[in-house]
Amino acid sequence: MYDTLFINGDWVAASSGKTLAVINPATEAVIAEVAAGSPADIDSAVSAAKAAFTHWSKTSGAQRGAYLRAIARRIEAGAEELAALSSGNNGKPLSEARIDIDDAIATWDYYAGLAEQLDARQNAEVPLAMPGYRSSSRLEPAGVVGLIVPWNFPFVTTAWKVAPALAAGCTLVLKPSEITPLVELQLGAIAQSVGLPAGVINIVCGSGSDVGSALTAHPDIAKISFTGSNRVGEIVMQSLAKQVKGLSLELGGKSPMLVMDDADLDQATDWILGGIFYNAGQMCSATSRLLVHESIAPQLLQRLKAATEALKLGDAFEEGVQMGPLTSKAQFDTVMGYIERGQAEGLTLLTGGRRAEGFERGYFIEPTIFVDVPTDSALWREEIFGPVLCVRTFSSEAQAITLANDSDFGLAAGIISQDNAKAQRIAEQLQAGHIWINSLQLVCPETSWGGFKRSGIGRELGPWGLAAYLEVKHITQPLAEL
Ligand code: TXE
Repeated sequence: MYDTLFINGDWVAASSGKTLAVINPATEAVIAEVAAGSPADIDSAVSAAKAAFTHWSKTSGAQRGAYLRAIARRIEAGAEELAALSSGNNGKPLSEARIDIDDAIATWDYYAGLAEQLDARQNAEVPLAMPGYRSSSRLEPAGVVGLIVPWNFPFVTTAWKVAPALAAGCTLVLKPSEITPLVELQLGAIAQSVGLPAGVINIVCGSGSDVGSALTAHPDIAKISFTGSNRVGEIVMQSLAKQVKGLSLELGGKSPMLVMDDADLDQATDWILGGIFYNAGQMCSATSRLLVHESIAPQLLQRLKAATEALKLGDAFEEGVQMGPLTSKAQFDTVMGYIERGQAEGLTLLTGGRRAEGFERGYFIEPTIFVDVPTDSALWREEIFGPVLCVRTFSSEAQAITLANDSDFGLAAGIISQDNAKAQRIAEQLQAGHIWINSLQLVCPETSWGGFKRSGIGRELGPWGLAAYLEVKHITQPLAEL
């Protein structure tokens, strides 16, 4: 299937006849050649989705929920193969890819439930203060939607978009990242295997400049949901502004982790490491700015250095590996560029800072920690999207909150404290879409995902994720006519 695109329920050749090489980032070997779509293929995919919308949008929520549950069960049945496919292409340890697949299954099941509940929400009466009139509301699918996803959590970010879009009654064109298309293409095979009507899901691989921009500019697309860089988010927004169309943007982050003076230092060490080195730090929600109370900084930094240097790097499939390579050469170069810049700025390295030793091939970088990073350093302010942690100390709760909020981004934050009232008080003052107190980054289908400030527009997951694909319609008429 890799040399074809999934359009109108079928595997079809790309009109350009061109292909894109897909790389295993641990070995740098080409593991597949996928068909590279073109604007002509986007046209075909959008036409198929438009035709399918006619009947799919009229199905009941219960019918759509049954398809979503069937997809969840198919993913479950093939979970191990999907995880392996994802690891081999993204580079993440197999244990992490398994968590991704479980997250995707939970998301499909959750939106099956919301689809089923949708029928009872139709034609709901809206009480009016004005006498003599009756009004009711309906929730109708937005139309054909375009979904553009990145490479850091393939199959998961995709589930967060595709499942609610289908639950709402939308049909769609998915554009996977050109870096990690393999596991995404499996969704076409899964859709076929559960008998999803042709054209409801279409998948067109290809570059952002060809396929992504053709999708955002297409006149028959009702809405775009995009996850990726701020740079491309701006381009997508400009394209949609010309057509006055809806969009959701999930963009970058530079999230803070606040460690208060009463923190349990061993637990704090685990949570800090998880927040920055999971997925080799390639997380929009990475807690990449560490703020530590000055009274515990020396002890905590000592633990962090030891735990970081003990992390096992390696190939996704090697037993016990805790961190894989960066997912692409481009990302490797970006992250190394930031590390070199930090060194040029004279920042103090606690550990790391080099291409990892012992690997002849692969985009491996040592997990890296810089301390006492000035707030005007690019490393403190910009999203690095790699295993690089920047640390500063604070002396009071108020200073910690000010430093945490001093960012263009506002996606997530972590707080570590044994004083629950203090942690809650701080959480209420942080400008971020999701705040974790004394925990790793738990993302559940029921909770929202998205950010304040330049981290994006709108929310995914939860009922908000479904609302993004629904239009609200009111029907109002005189009571006398009823
Ligand atoms: O993202 P791009 P890249 C951030 C992170 C990273 C940086 C660059 O900081 O270092 O982005 O990553 C498609 N019209 N995040 O270059 O280019 C592209 O094909 C429409 C944060 O990989 O934004 C891919 O499918 N689409 C992020 C998707 O956009 C276009 C996750 C994302 O690619 C397009 C990934 C165009 N003109 C990176 N150009 C997060 N929020 O989690 C590209 N694309």
